[in-house]
Amino acid sequence: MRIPINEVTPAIPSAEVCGWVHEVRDLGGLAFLLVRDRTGIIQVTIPKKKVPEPVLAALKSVSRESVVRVTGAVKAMEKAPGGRELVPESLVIVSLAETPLPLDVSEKVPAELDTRLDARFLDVRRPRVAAVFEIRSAAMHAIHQYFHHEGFTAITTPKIVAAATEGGTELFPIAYFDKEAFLNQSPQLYKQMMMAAGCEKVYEIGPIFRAEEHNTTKHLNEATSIDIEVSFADHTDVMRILEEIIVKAYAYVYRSCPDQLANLEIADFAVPKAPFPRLPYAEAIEIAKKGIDEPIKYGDDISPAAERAIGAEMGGHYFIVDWPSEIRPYYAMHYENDPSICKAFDLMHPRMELSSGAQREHRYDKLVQQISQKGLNPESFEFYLRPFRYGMPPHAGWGLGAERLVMTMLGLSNVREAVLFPRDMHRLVP
Ligand code: AMO
Repeated sequence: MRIPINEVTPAIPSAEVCGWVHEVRDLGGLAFLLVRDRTGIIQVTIPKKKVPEPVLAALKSVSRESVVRVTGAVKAMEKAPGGRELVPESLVIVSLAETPLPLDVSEKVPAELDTRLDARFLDVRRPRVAAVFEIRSAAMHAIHQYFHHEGFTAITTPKIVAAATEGGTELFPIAYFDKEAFLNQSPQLYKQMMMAAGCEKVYEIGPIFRAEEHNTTKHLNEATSIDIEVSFADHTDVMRILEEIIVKAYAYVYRSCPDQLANLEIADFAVPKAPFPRLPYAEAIEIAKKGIDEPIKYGDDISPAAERAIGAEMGGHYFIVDWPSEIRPYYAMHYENDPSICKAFDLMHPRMELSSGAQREHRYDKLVQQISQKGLNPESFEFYLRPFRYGMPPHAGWGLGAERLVMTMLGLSNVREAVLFPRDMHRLVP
């Protein structure tokens, strides 16, 4: 029976391991294979005069990154990885790798991100790359766990839709029989409809599609959104949930992924402390004005340069609150005492925006009015508006980008590093 490489110790007399050939070193009378599985690396030591003939034949034809099965005696060996080595009675090439390799898995030869993404199956064999996806998995696990513990219902909403959610310009049209259809930009309208369905607390972790034409280090055309919607809650309630989730995700990664963090050489991993500061939009603009050369004024979107200037001032995670209603979507609730600002927020990491949310307008007449004010036609939103006429509770929610969460958590320089098979303007394969 095959055992994981990190469980092989000199205390067991013999073992069968399976994995990929990390390195082949032939010193004449003696050869070494380093064999790697996802748990670690073991040295296979081959004294040529002492091993059976089929082992020598396999050694001759094996190439780096081939899959092998090795059975043999385990011996203590101080200088070898893990302090032990395997002397093979049997060495079988299960799957021979072609040469040359499109990518050097041992990382001796650095590769461009594009080359890595083209050969992602090889790239992820690198422990430091696998670590990113193991940490992403752990963070998502902590988030799922939080939602279940807090009584949220996991929902799945359609990705093929008839209308835009977040504005019409970033839509991917698709062929849907004889109808006009699009890939969904956000579960926004559906998660809100589930409030009318009486579900009270829902979450969805799923793909969102944005036809953004800018090729930046933080935009994807297909991203993963962690979305929630909560009834009888306002924006401040869901902001508390958001900061709690960020802290839980970091804390779980800190506890459960020490090896992965070490592989990524992250020595100073810090779990952020809640509550995060709440910075009014008007003050954020004032900070930006002082910190950047380009002109910026109240009512503008916060540019990437402004984001960086404000982030440098704030230091850690923070919220921007009290946004001008004009630059937020129609579904955000305006303040009663000053309708020019709304109950919307963004959660920011010093490097970039991580999440947007708001208390929603749940009153039918006001919502219709806000849709019209944005120059949109309420008739094309009838499927969304209808539930608001039959008992819609007040509600609030947010969407958090999973890739940006992982990217900022691990200090990755490009969001594509946090996705296995990223989709951007130039990348549709693999
Ligand atoms: P928004 O459009 O701000 O809000 O998206 C929410 C979060 O999703 C992530 N995100 C992206 N990540 C990578 N590439 C992209 N192209 C991309 N687009 C979005 C970001 C962003 O902060 N319906 C609202 C949410 C709500 O109010 O509940 C929405 O979609 O991290």
